[in-house]
Amino acid sequence: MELTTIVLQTPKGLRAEITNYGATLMRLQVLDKHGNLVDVVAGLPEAKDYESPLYQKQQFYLGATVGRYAGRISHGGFELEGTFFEITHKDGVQLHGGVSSLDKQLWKVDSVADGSSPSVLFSTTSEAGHNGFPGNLKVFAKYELIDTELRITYTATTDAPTVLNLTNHAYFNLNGKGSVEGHQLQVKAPHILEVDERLVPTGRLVAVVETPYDYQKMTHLTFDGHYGLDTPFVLTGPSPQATLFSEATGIVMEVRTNQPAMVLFTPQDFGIMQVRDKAGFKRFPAICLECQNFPDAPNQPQFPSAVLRPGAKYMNEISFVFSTK
Ligand code: G6D
Repeated sequence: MELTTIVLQTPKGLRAEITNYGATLMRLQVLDKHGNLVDVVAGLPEAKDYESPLYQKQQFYLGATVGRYAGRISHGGFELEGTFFEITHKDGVQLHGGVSSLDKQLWKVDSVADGSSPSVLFSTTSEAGHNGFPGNLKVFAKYELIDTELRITYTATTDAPTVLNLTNHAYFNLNGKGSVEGHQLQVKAPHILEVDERLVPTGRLVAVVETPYDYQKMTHLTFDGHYGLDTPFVLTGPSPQATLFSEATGIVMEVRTNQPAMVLFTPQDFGIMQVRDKAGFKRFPAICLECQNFPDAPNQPQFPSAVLRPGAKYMNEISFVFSTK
């Protein structure tokens, strides 16, 4: 498979660049309230930059398709149908499917469709035992633009029982520069998952009322005296489950998903990564809204099941719908 970049664009000005390296969203441009194109997703200049050891050392997953298991799995593995499967881990915890995972595979470009709703379909396989996970997996990632909506659909099948939890790890900034402090955010989540010092869920849900995690109403993002978000929110309906808005550009992003959780992550900076227009960003340059199942669900029977069995199809649908006001 060759490294390639697919460009999709709609007549409404939505434009996406996606590379088959990790089925990664490299760039997303939308029109702001003045009709100017804004880069709302942070990315590296070229597809080849994602293969660089410098980037990979950072483990930032910029725009990447993340799995086999997005988020963290504890206990060094999980029990499934009476067997304990040890997975690759560091001190008992694995992040985002392990070090060499789906985000670092060269995916096949199965099809590209032009027309009013352009799309690209990628696929890859993950062999039984990859980073310790059972089952030979066939995974598809479809990116589709419909007017001003980016729709990402992950599907997968397995030939043996396994666990699966995929997501997209795009870093959004609706101004394309500066900080996301000052953006406004609503997340329809009355609870978050309590996490321990390793960022592994304890199993407890915590009400957000009167905490810094209460985004049930549109709320200004500010991180004074707080290291930012790295938090699983337990979603309720109806969609859109989250809305992000920037007064400066007038861009509104509604997030719709069929998933029960959304991990919000706001890095304090981009580290040593040479993202496009890096000099223009400030502290808290972006926010990730990772739609997924609960982290560590394989070890928490009271969480929604992440088990995928032969004959069933995994599906994660994530839509980012843009407008201006
Ligand atoms: C850190 O804890 C965070 C993760 O949630 C995030 O996905 C990653 O950085 C990029 O490990």
